Parts: sequence; C-alpha cells; structure tokens
Amino acid sequence: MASDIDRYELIWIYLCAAVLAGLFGVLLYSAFGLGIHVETDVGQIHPTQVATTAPFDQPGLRQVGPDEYEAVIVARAWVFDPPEIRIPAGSTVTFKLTSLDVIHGFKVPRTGINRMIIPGQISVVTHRFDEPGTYPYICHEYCGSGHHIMNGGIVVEPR
Ligand SMILES: [Cu+2]
Repeated sequence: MASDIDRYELIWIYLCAAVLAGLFGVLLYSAFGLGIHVETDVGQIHPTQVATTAPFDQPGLRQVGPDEYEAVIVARAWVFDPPEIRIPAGSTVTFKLTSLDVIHGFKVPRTGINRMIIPGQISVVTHRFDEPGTYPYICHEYCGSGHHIMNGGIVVEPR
C-alpha cells in the first residue's frame, strides 16, 4: 500500500514537472521562435503632456525619405488619431504610438504588427507595405465600452 502511494505521488511529480517544462518550452518558442516580446522601452512620455510633446503634438503621416514614412498615432478611448493613413505601395512606415488614457492595442492583421499602447510609454514598430489594399488597424486590448468600435485603416495605393 505504501509503495502504491509512493508511485502515484511520483507520477504526479513527473506530471507537474512535465507541464512546467512544456510551458517553459512554449515561452522559449514564443520569445525566440515567434519573436513575441513585451514592448521595448523606446521612450517615455507623460500622458498629460502628449498634446504638447513632439512628435505627438502633431499626429499624422509624414514622409521622411524616399518610400519612407513616419506615422504618429495617438490612441485614446475610443479612437485612433489619425483614423486613416494613405501610402503608396512599397512604402516603409514607422509607427510611433502612445496613449492618452488607458492601455490600448495596435494590431494590423496579415502584417505581424502587434503592439500594446501604454500610457506614459512610446511604442514603435516598422513595416513595409508591398501589396496594395486596405489594412485595418484595430485595438486589441480591452479599453472600455467603445473598445469594439476602435479602429482605423492604412490604405496602400497602387503605384
Ligand atoms: Cu480597445
């Protein structure tokens, strides 16, 4: 009887160790295989001073080089400012994002763009848009009762 209990206990210990090892493997795969990581600290901004701090005092799209653009986007409940940007196909866009109020998200399906927008922090992500079309950007961090209508779009125009 005592040896049965020992055996079951041992099985549970092995099971727990296997689950921990499995989860650790998933963590390593998501970090190094898929490249998923928390927001890097590219800059801080006080949420009450967003409207007076460059570049967020002038949200919008500007050209910074041939086929290179910078999109400064301010998120707040429940809009993105600007709600739409237009670029020609083949453009590389560096998005600079921050929030005025709560945590929002910035996800552009089919591009791999996926960032949290955290009050007090600046998020940056760069992507090249080769295929013409409309790429919606959506908030994917629940931010309140209007969360489901918080979206915008990137219009990539053919050359
Ligand atoms: Cu949201």
